[in-house]
Amino acid sequence: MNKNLLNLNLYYIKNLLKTSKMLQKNTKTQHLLYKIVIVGDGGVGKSTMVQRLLTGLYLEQKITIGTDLATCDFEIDENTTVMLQIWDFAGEKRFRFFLPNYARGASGCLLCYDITRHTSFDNLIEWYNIVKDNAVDPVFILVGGKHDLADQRRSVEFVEAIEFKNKYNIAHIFETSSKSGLNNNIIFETLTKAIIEKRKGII
Ligand SMILES: Nc1nc2c(ncn2[C@@H]2O[C@H](COP(=O)(O)OP(=O)(O)OP(=O)(O)O)[C@@H](O)[C@H]2O)c(=O)[nH]1
Ligand SMILES: [Mg+2]
Repeated sequence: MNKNLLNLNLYYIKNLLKTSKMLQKNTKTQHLLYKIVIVGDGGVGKSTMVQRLLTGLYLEQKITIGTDLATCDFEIDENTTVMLQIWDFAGEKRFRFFLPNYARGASGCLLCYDITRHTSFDNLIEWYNIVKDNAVDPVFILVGGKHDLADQRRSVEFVEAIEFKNKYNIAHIFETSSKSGLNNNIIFETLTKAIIEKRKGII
């Protein structure tokens, strides 16, 4: 065989191998999309928590009207990427009638309260019931916000929150602070991984 033809053949074989490796990698990579809802009384810090996740900064937020929508990408491992579609729901009572519709199709839910305001903890059951009745078996995570104020103004003890978690079979619980950043990323990562685990075999 002439030398040029041999080189050409080698070139084609090399490219063929490269393409087949790329195809193998692509077929293995999963790109998942999950909708999550963030609920809890007005002013507990939901939107600030989302902004902290998206920007890494503590940014003062205006009251949410209806719902705010954001997306965030997570690389779970080299074969799995997830886009979280985050529905940050208004806590004010006048927007409550929207929630049943917005909760539909949610795979996960962050149930949020403010550790310095006990009423926001007492009202969690209402939020929990609306989401549970309108989404199909979502993963719930309990989130106590404003942990930076724990020393001066805590009114919800962590043990109380653990009791709630156990009673309602909630997957995880975290206290967080958007001011210090405590547990901010891990809440969303844990929720994402728990959803993937729960949906294994369904997708
Ligand atoms: N100390 C402290 N204050 C916080 C923290 N997060 C939020 N806040 C304060 O709480 C206020 C309300 O925060 P938002 O994020 O708007 O609360 P929200 O839950 O989205 O409220 P709605 O949109 O009305 O449902 C903010 O203006 C901040 O002053 C936190 O981690 N620590
Ligand atoms: Mg808000």
